[in-house]
Amino acid sequence: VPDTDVAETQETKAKPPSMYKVLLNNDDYTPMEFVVEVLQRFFSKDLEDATQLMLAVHYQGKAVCGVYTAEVAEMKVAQVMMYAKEHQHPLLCTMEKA
Ligand code: TYC
Repeated sequence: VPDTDVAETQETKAKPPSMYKVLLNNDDYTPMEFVVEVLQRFFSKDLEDATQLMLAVHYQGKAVCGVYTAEVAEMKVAQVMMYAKEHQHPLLCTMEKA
């Protein structure tokens, strides 16, 4: 590759990272207020957005809480699952390729 083409070569080779949706799944036992708190604490939602999203999960089965790189999405899932377990709620947080 000629020297003048180095920048262009790197530009065409640099792919953006794969992105992953992080979802909350509905269940019959986790309190609504706990889900709202999770959305505020781990997904930086304000009270209104968190409430809307919690209700979307409650009525539709699941909803996307955010879209992140693999590393960040894995961290969100782990943090939410640990927090739910600590509080003895069966809340399920999952990720899937966007
Ligand atoms: N369905 C739960 C209830 O009625 C509330 C809930 C919402 C649970 C969202 C999980 O991801 C969830 N208490």
